[in-house]
Amino acid sequence: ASILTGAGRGRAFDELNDAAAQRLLEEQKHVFADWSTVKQCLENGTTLQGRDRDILDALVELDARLDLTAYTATAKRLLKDATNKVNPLEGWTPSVPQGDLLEAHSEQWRAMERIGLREVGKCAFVLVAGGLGERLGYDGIKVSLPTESTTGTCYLELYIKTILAFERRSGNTLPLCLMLSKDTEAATRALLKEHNNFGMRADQISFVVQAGVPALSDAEARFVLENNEILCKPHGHGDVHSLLAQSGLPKKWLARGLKRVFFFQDTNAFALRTLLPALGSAASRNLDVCSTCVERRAGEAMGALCLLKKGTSSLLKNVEYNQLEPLLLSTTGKGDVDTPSPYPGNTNQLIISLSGEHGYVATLERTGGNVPEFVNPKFNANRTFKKPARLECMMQDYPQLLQGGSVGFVTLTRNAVREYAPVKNSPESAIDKVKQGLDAHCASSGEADFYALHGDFLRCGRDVVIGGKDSPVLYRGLSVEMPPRIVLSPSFALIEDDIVKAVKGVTVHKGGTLIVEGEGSVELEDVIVEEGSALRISTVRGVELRVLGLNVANDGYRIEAPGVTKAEVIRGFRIVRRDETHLRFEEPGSYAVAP
Ligand code: UGB
Repeated sequence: ASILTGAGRGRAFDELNDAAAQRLLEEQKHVFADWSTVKQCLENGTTLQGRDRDILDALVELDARLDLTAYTATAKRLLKDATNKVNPLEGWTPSVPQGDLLEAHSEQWRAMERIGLREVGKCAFVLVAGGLGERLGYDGIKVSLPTESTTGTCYLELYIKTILAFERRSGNTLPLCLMLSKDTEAATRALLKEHNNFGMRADQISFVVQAGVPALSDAEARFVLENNEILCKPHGHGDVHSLLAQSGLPKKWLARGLKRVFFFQDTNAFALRTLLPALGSAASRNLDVCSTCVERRAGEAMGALCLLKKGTSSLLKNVEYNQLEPLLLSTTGKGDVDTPSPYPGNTNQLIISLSGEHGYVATLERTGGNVPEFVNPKFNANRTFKKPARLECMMQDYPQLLQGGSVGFVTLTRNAVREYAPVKNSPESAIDKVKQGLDAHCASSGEADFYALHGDFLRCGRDVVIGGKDSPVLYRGLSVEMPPRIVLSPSFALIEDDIVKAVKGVTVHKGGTLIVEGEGSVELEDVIVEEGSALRISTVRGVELRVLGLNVANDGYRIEAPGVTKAEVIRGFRIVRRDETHLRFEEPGSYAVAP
């Protein structure tokens, strides 16, 4: 409860935990219109009325949720360091950590996928989706954006369909928890309701909702009053651990026999595919925490995993992208300048074991899941704040709560395309990133990466030929070379072995489209999609389809100028179906299609 409870309601201060309560209010007296009246009421226990009473009530409510005394004490300490340019990693020396490295199409990758596919039936899923897409220049919820424009499947649908495919392969019900915020909760719940949870049972999905924390106007941790309200700001994705601790969900998952929790983010369409090899690697090494990494580029807006040493202590820690440069400069003499970086890049896809002394349940019990906080104030020349700051925390700092245990990572690489294509940047900022030699990571490049990955996945089959990319086209000023548009549903294939079994002789020419959607099992033999043509195969659960020779030539799907929807505007194009050969099977049974 709040140490301020009762304040202003006619209970004198001496009944409260008065020293701390008084100090707290004294420090924040600037938010009241008439502090002397407030102080008088508190001292002689008369009831406070009017606007100042509303503000006092807001402080009581905030304090009940997050202990304002602790919040402001931490804030003052961190803000003082930030103002004096103290490096939070002072005294720590970084070195390159050792972990697993898996390359797509290799036997080791396939071996890890097989283990991952076995282990995924004991996995809970946590999607952190409380962030708004400021950098994306999109004001809706990011999970409602299409992962690609050919089928228009949005991120949330793709994630749920993939989890349901994991369920069918493992025969186990797998829970999904979404972390939302006041910015994203209503729209996300509405999206699920509108689509009947994309096929998931209602009792399979749970929610935890972030609340904001007080914004701070200066190094004294003074709160900010905006429109008569205490201004609050997001506290960061690290909230997920304390919210899960409060929810009791991890304990329930463990009791149900689940073994791990997979944390992933809103707009990396590959997240649940890369889970399988990473899970295999984590399980083989029996890690308490395993971070899924990709090769990092110098200056990329992604954290880097470093082995930090100070005296006798060492820890494997994600050093966030804004801290890496100063850390490397001060310890190695050169900054974050190597591409590829020797330090693995954090994709914020975390695999955390539930059980054991260093497991998630025990750690949350012991710590409440309160991961270390940080501040990132933007200063004016005179070191005052450009805009209010606040305490933040990151989900990937969870390992710092451990007292022992095994923390590791696995780096996933793929020659054809990076195993990671988050859609984070607006087209304008993507152009800047490309000028810096970095990935665009915007909607149009993310879509091209999606097709490239699925084409490369299909290449695991025998005699597969994927046509060349379209010549570069400027979409919203960004040059994109669109590969043949291949969209393979999670049910069609989850691991490379599935493709080896199901695909014998497939050619998709330049500008062609191949869609395999639905939940049936499909085998493709001697299929040719001519240039610019489209083949769409739709099945339902219980359909067994073998396509034994098919040559498709039609007007296919065309990339055209965008319409007015935000999803089309942020990518700078839309895809229109002119014509297609559509094999559609809606009755369970075995079918074959032959010339
Ligand atoms: N998110 C929340 O759910 N709540 C919040 O309060 C904030 C965010 P951003 P960021 O993918 O390469 C992260 O803003 O934080 C969700 C890692 O820190 O997209 O700048 C939000 O909805 C970084 O190390 O990314 O960078 C989204 O799903 C690297 O891994 C997710 O948290 C980087 O992601 C990430 O939020 C990356």
